[in-house]
Amino acid sequence: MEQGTADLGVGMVGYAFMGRAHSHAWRTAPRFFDLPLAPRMRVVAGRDAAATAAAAQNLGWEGSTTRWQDLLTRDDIALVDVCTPGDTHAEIAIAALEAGKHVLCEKPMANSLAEAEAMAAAADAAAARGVLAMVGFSYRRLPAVQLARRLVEAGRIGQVRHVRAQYLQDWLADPASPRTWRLERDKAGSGALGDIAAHAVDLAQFVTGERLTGVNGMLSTFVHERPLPSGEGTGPVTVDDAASFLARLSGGGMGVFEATRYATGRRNALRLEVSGTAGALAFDLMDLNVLHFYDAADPEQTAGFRRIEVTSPSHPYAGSWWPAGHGLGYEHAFSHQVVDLVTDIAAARQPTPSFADGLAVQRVLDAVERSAAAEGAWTDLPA
Ligand code: SOE
Repeated sequence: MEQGTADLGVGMVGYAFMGRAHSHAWRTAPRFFDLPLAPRMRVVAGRDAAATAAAAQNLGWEGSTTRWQDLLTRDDIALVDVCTPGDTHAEIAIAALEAGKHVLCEKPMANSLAEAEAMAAAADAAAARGVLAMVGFSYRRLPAVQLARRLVEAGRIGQVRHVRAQYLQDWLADPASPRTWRLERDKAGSGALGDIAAHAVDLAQFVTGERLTGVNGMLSTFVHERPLPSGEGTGPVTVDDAASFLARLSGGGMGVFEATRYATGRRNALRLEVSGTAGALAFDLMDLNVLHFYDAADPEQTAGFRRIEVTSPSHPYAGSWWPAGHGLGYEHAFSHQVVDLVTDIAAARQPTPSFADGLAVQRVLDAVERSAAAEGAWTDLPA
């Protein structure tokens, strides 16, 4: 970053897993990328004063507060980063936008369609005043995923016929693992559906450049009661453990989606395979520096999926990190998210995924829930 670059004051709400990932990104992005604005990590907000102060110290924030509302009245904060569980996203994000703060909001954008609609409307109104909002679907910013999008955009796989998207985790396979907030509908909105199928849907829509137009699906909860995190007693699980659904794509293709926290042995496998008329692409988060690409125009004798290591200096984002072949990790996607958000704010340009993109994902989640409640009935999405 050049000397004299104007500041971008940031306030973050929440400091658990996502707060830590975002803090790392706010700290790291300006050290590896030439940013047009200098992020300043002003304050982190949380409910418990001592724990929030300790988090500020550990994660590199200048100060802490127990009132997220404080962020909205400070002149030295231009952006609010929402890293709380889903039940507070709408309230915080809408208040921040109305107070003239740019917003980065973790996924899934909201806990319900009504909240997502209100957030998208608030983002539209704010954009008219030059105030911008982005949803944190961070996996879009992995170099291999960006390359996949570029190949589709350049027509290298032709017309999309099939999308196979899976998000496989196994952290609930043990029935003794605790009933955290992610298993409470009031806090998380839904289970595997909102937490991880949301990523698969966003990734599929981003890479293909298409929207899902209709779905039919099923949801299952395998374990209905789990030990409470305090160790005292048990509590009910009020969300889905797994979600599967079929989808139609706006370009005429078909999709198969699966998200589960019971895929024994699969810790965090987000996989996307897209088959087109001229080729195919395959990505797996467990091998995130690699994109598999099949070009149907290759001569028959040597045709086959190519394993592309997306680590060369000319690959998206890669040139700002290490020499070719050294590879990136999960956390880099969050740094790239900061890079793109800050760049768009400086250019007064709408960042993506926008709240409208977040709403598009929420519409799919809502349609899957309605379909599952109606024994898998086909459910169209608004055009
Ligand atoms: C938990 O299932 C979780 O941390 C998700 O909430 C994240 O969005 C995903 O990146 C990893 O898994």
